[in-house]
Amino acid sequence: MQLYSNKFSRGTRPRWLLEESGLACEIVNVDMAAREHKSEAYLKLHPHGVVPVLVDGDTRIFESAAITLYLADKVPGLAPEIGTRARGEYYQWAVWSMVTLEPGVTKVFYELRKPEAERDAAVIAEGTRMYHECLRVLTDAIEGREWLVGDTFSAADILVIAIVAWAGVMKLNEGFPVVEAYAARGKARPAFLRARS
Ligand SMILES: N[C@@H](CCC(=O)N[C@@H](CS)C(=O)NCC(=O)O)C(=O)O
Repeated sequence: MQLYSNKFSRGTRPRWLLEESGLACEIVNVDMAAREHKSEAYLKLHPHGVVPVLVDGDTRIFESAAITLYLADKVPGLAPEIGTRARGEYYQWAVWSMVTLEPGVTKVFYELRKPEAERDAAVIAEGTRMYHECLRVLTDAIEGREWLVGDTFSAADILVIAIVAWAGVMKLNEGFPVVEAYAARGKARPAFLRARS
């Protein structure tokens, strides 16, 4: 397998999974500053010209969450068994991370990337409101427990914590100590750090 990624991208999600699992996979750095992700060769791998994408034999899988979940199923211990209630909760949090949690963070991120004079405070406020609504839900879910599903760390934690960590860089987690502690547990895992190296 080859994971086409960049260490400053959403590719760190499947990369974290790889580091947790020990699965053999070549990491191919996509030089985004050089616009490699828009090259003709790369567009053959990922039709949207974004990272990451996984090549597994003659299969290509894009979407960071899909790749992470796909890889998790290749090893024991990082995903609950198919057909169990825990598997249902696992799907819930994985889909929630992409569809409900990430959009508010993305809204703030793209606004903050603009020169200060061009930023729209209303967009930042709306993105923050959307994200904080999710952090209230996450607080209720994680309070008194270590990980989201059962007693064990899973790929759902990777997807959620990766986004919370990203939001933390923008100081969006202040006032949510339970979530901050949960993210700190994930970020303390050696595999999290290796995924960013
Ligand atoms: N939903 C996609 C988003 C992928 C994405 O937007 N990747 C960013 C880096 S984090 C990218 O490649 N951006 C370059 C561009 O939009 O040109 C995923 O999670 O894989």
